[in-house]
Amino acid sequence: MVKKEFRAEPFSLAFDPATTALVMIDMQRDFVEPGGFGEALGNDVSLVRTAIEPCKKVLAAARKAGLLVIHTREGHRADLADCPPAKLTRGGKTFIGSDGPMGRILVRGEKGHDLIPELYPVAGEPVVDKPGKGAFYQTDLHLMLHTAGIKTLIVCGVTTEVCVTTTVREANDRGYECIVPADCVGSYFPEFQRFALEMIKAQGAIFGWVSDSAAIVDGLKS
Ligand code: C5J
Repeated sequence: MVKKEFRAEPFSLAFDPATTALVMIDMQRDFVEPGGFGEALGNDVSLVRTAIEPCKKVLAAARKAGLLVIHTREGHRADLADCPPAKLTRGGKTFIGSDGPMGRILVRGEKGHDLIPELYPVAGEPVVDKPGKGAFYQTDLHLMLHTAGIKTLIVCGVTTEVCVTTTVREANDRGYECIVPADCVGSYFPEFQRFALEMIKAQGAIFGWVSDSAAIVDGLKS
């Protein structure tokens, strides 16, 4: 076992590259480009785009270090049979499945549902399609991680207080140690970004560690 460490808060996290995976959450056009789900909900997507460059650095370092890299996408079947009514319509408005400039919003196979070109998977990197916010709900993510002997997750992506922290909470309950590089996650709400990250690392890393892209790159290189 190779013992390495990531600088992190509230304290350093020991890891072994052989049992560590990078999970890139929902870096889809629908969340980070104009004309998608995020913007349809009234958000300014430029706020989450700050995560793209740091994510690129972590992704490159993870690939170089030979880590398992998994990408996730939030979205639904074209017939929306996997989209609960409670998610489909909010306050009388329906966004998911409606037509937008990048195709039907949050529907699999549409342009908006795809991952952004800056962080596109390379051959061999699994893509997990998830119907919910958490990446473990109704997916084979846990089975893939378990089969690969993974213990530690580096979790990047959008949005911090929704799909990222839902996934980190699910992962923590399944026994994974999760580290979140703060500059590699994005929120449309700066105050949610701050508090979501505070919550992860509070009370002695109650459900994870918080770090940054430089610390992840250094840790993987060391
Ligand atoms: C949201 C996500 N915000 N990927 N999804 O609806 O965080």
